[in-house]
Amino acid sequence: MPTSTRTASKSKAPATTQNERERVFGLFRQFGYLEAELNPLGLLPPQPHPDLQFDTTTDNEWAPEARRIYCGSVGVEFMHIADPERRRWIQDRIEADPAAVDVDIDIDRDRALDLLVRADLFEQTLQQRYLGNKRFSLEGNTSLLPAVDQVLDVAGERGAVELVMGMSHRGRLNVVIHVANRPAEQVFAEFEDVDPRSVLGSGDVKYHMGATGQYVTKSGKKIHIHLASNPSHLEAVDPVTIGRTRAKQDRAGEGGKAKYLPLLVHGDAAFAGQGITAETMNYADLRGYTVGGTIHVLVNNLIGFTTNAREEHSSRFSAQLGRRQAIPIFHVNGEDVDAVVRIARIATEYRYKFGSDVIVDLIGYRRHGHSEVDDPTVTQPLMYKAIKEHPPLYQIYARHLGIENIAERAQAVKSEYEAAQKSATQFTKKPVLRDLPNYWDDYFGGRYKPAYEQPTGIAREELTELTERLTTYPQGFHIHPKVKKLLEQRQEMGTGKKPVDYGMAEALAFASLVKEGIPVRLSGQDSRRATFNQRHSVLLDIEDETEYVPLQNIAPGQAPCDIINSPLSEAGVMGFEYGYSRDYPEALVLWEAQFGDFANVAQAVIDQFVCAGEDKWNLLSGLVLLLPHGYEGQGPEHSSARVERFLQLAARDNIQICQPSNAGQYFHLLRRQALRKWRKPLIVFTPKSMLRHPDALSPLEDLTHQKFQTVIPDTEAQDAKRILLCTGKIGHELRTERQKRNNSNNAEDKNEESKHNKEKNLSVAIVFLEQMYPFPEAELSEELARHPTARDIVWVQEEPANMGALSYMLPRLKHIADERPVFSVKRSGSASPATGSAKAHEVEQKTLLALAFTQD
Ligand SMILES: Cc1ncc(C[n+]2csc(CCOP(=O)(O)OP(=O)(O)O)c2C)c(N)n1
Ligand SMILES: [Mg+2]
Repeated sequence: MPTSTRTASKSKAPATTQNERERVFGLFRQFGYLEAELNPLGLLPPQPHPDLQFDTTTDNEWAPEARRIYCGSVGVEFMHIADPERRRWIQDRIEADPAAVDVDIDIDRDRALDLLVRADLFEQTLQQRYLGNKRFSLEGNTSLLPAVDQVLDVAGERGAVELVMGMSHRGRLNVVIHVANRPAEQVFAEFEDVDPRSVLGSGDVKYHMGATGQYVTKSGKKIHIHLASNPSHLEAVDPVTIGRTRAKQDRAGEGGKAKYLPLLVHGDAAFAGQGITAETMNYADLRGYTVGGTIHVLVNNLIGFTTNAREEHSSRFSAQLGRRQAIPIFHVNGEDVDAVVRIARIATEYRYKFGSDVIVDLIGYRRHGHSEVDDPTVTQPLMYKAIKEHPPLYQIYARHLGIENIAERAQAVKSEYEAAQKSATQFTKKPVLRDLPNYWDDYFGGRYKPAYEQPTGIAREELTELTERLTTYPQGFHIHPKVKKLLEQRQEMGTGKKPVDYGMAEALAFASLVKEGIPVRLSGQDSRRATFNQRHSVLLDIEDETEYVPLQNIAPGQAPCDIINSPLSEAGVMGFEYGYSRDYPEALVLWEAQFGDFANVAQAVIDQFVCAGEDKWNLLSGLVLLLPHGYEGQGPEHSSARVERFLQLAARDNIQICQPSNAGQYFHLLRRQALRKWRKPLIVFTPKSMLRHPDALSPLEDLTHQKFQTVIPDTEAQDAKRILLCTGKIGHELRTERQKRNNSNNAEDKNEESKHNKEKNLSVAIVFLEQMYPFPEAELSEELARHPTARDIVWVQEEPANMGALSYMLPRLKHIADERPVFSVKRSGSASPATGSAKAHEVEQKTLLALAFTQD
């Protein structure tokens, strides 16, 4: 018995006023979706809501109408949207006679039916020809095809030229053929697995490969389809797809958001369970990441592998993850094809009207096991009993439309696919399912060649000019005194009065690139100011917070420079920037970690996309990861960016792993990355305390005539008896230590022992390895050969023995050591990267330095 005061009670007389209508409709608008008939198998029984329990015989004449609208095949969640205009827009369309408003309900039912027949018959052909193969059938949710057809129809009317799609396994092959329109032969050929030698050790399974093609909408509009390649890792492709879309939109300039429409297809279990989905949805309205609205479609079969919906999420619907945002969620019974098409249309119109995300929760079932080799009757016996007796959707829809010759139509389609399957057996090479956009024409991957190098130094006058632009701001701009001082210092650096630090080196690199027409995009947590206060890319007027961005005022006609504070997410943002780099090879795209440690939150993006993308999909990226790294006594989590992990992921020149030890090196490294046409991800271990340290500053001249040095030789040491080889901050500490030891030995005390020590210290060469991968074997061999008197070679690292570059370096060093013994100095093996005690850290660090000079 309802108790709410808003609730109809039996004692009340039938209400007929407009107010009463509003009241009743208001309740159904709010709660109706709970009682909607959404599941074809009846496995999601309505959840009666107390406020909707009207006795329709005596009580209320509005309730039946409201119930028909809000509790039928469609359940809409939209009353959580605060904006009354948006609520009203949805309400008008849902409550309208389907033929009214501008909802065009002139559904081409025959077109929809054709897609349904094709979806099922394609799967059936695969099932018969390739029994026991995984294909992740769409059967049970085939109305995805008419839904996407409708999305494209609306998008075409609104000026879309391309649909950028991200989806996982379920129904993917069907989408490749019926949305991307690849010839069916090509997908069948994938099953034939022709010519395995062509992909030995590389390539990917068929339901992960990307595809491109063209779709012709009902009204004859041609829309390019781009289905992104993705890993098994469910939902990981979401931010990548959105980043790719954003890059395409940015390239297109004005109107880009209408032209490039993103569509993400999710599984119900993955959508609710994977955090990266939530991260991605959070970008919807953020300036640096928005794509003007993403259409999300859940292929909801109320199951994930063997796990039931009630074990997957605490909400009634998986799609309710979207409730935290002011966006509509349309639940629709996947077997009411007309309703599916209508909702797809309303959702797409809403996206175009409000630039908002929308969710379409397409509820159906999964005809077979998770893959076709699983027997689902073991884990869901009742569900599968119901499914077994349930006819395919095309038959249900044909009956609904009164079409009698459906069996013949199905047979004709089947013969078509069988013929395609036969011709696929003639393929001798693996088919390529996609074309690359022509902006990739000038760029390449594969193995490194020295010929790819470009000069990266710039003329002194040019540096002066860039400095002028970087350090001035409009008249009357109220600058913060600290920032004013910083700019004054930068002014001195850029004109040679003071050596250059990292912050200025980076600013000069970015400024020079945008002036040359190369866009720069950097995003990360607090990147505008930067975690260590070193960037200050955006100047703020302290009186009215007006922004002034020097990097956007370098020269007329310059390329864009966008430095963005990202939301507090790693996997999502890195995935986004990886995606962006995939569709903007001309740009320098960077992701910055707050501390390098946090990059492992994005480990799946690093493993599955950044490092393996070229090997699996032959897709390139020039993404830069800036990872602050170095042992400074800040504890286990602010020390290590896990050099060892990146080195382990490196093979066949897939990535570059560098640690520039001074500002000039950083400058050249960034410019090298942008100016070469070789597009490979670049992992940079960046400094923290060394950002402004005198030892890591560079004279301005280094920016004019140097290039990035993969190895920094020791030109001071004469007749070295030992070579200390290292990377990053520890190298500077070793140098200081050498200096200290030399100085103390020069002091009055001239006893025998100290003489001996002096000799030992002076005769140590300290060599910086600036690029760990690709391994600069020639440069390093040359440097080792320059110290022929050195009896031993010692790799020195701050990291524990099981971390850092040690296990990568030892065999490589032995290989080029020319018979000289190779030793190492490092912290003892440890489960956690660093100690929590600053004092312990100091003791450890001192011990490392001492050992480097004294250990025999
Ligand atoms: C990150 C991740 N964890 C686990 C898996 C293994 N896995 C593959 S499919 C699947 C179930 C997916 O269910 P759902 O998202 O509902 O999609 P459906 O297969 O039902 O269409 C699981 C757990 C995976 N691919 N990725
Ligand atoms: Mg599922």
